[in-house]
Amino acid sequence: MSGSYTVRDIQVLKGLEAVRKRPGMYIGNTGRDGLHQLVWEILDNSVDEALNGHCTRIDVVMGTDGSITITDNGRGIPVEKHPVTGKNTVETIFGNLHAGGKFDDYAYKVAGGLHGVGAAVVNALSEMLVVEVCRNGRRYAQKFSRGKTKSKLNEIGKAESTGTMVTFRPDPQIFGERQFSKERIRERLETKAFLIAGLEITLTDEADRSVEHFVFPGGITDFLLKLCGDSKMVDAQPFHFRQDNGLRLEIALAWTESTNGRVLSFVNSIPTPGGGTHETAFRNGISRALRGYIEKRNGLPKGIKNITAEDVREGLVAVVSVYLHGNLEFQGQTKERLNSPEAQQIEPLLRSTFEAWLHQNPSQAAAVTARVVLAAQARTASRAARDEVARKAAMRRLTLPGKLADCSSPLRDETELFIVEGDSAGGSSKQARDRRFQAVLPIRGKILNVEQASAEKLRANKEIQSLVHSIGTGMAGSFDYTRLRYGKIIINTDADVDGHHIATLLLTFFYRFLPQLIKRGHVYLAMPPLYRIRVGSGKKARTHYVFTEAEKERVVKSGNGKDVDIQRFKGLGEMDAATLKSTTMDPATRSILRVGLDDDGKADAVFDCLMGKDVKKRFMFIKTHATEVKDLDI
Ligand code: 28F
Repeated sequence: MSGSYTVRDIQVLKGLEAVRKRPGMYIGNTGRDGLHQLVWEILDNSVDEALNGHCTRIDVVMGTDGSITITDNGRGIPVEKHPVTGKNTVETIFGNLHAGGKFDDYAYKVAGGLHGVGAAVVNALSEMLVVEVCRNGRRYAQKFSRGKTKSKLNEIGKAESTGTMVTFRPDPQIFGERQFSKERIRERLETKAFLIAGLEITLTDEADRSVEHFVFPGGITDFLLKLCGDSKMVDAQPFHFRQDNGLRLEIALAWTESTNGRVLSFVNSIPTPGGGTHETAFRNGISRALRGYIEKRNGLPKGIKNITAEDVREGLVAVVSVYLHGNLEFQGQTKERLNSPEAQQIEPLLRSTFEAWLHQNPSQAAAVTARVVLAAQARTASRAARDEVARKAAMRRLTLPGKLADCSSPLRDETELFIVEGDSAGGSSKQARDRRFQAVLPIRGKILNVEQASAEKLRANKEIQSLVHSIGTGMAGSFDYTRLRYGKIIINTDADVDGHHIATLLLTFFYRFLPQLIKRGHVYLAMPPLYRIRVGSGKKARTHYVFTEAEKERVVKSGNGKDVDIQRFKGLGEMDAATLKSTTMDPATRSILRVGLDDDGKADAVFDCLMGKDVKKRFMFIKTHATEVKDLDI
């Protein structure tokens, strides 16, 4: 029998040698996924036999030696000499890469995407593979190793029934990982049992001698109920559709009250987690049917213009299982997305059958349309709420004063508003700021003496208006803390008498009309230095910023004998942007004082003093007290 070695033998050998050389080309990789792909390939041959109506039972055994045995009670692989190869059919299927299509009279055969060459690929990548066939009242067996025939197809006994059994052990020369995952295999077997109603599948683990059974008389409807889990279905009766002639198709679907939907799709019982043409056609068909039904019935409630794909998707749980002939087209990195155009037929088919079902089942239809309309209402309401928020924000931006240089951060607590005096200080502050979180509002001249003016009079004042609008809260009676636009409000005025006067007026204004902002610690005073003193020269030069005359004297004395350069800042406008930034604006280097109130009585007296006639006294007050403040925020 083994005598002559033909050209064909060499070609076959070369074919399986190619699989061993580049296994990734055939099974994706040689890791865990590739290892399990071997199981799916053999399993799918049994599943194909079941799909064609010849097999009712599949048994899977995980051996203690790292092998897997799969048995089906189908017709058994033919044992006759194959007309094309001249070899028996078992050897043809397991030893020939081109066994798919040509030799294959199967209606549906994709074997996990390998188009019928799965058995040969598994054989090539297994250190041991045994096929046993029961057929014609006899039992036959043939052995292989790494794609090579190790025995003839021998008759080894009698058989009462029919079927095929394959045992294989993955080749350690190919696979780094050889431990099968029971969990993965269990999930795959359960899914197959769901997809083929009534098919009995068992999983035996020789290690612990456990046996699990998977059989679902309700098929994909049982699958659907499992997928719905604890979420409540909107109606007790899911929609089920099955067509066996023409395009073979089976669909089960239901809506749940949960907002997450889940659609599982399959082609020839192989999962397509990436969806594809069949899933898209399914979704479109369902949406069109629902829209058609609603149009013919009462139409949509007021305020809802249309039903979108998103509305239909919400809470939708479905199993879509389609069977296609011929070569399947897959797309995407992992080839998990079906791209076969034939699947588009699903759309019109589903549109008409689902719409008809809705008309025939008015109570179910009412529950389903109510669910989809609810999703549309939620969508419309949330859009309206979103629009309203956006509109209000736009309005507020529009009413902001033109001279406010706003910041971009939407996070209120990290933002700062600098109130500066005059356009020149305003200009250098805008240069020195970090526009992401720092805003600048220049105010002009001296605002009213707020101690005397009424709230009415102040509201009419332009400077006060832009100040209050910038802060965002409104003032006095219409104060609303939640609308505060900045985390810190920092008053930054010149270190001279006029500057202190303006700071005082502003503080008095905050105290009288926006006391919450002081109480909650939002108001600060910047501390612009009065002098910059450079002591020494060259690399050893030191720069000191000082805030009082006394400090200046100290620094000058300490610099005894060295070069001393003193610059007096008449105003913020005189400082260059870098100096302004480091002394009053940059959070890493500046000094600012948080303004606080211990108790109202004491603060009132303070403000009284501040507003007194004697400017000198007032100035001195701020000087002494400012340096006393403990709550120094650097
Ligand atoms: C554990 C793995 O592989 N089961 C299979 C069949 C049955 C037939 C078949 C298989 C015939 C001409 C190729 C029987 N009788 N389980 C399996 N069961 N293959 S694989 O036929 C293969 C083709 O060329 C079968 C009549 N027709 C088909």
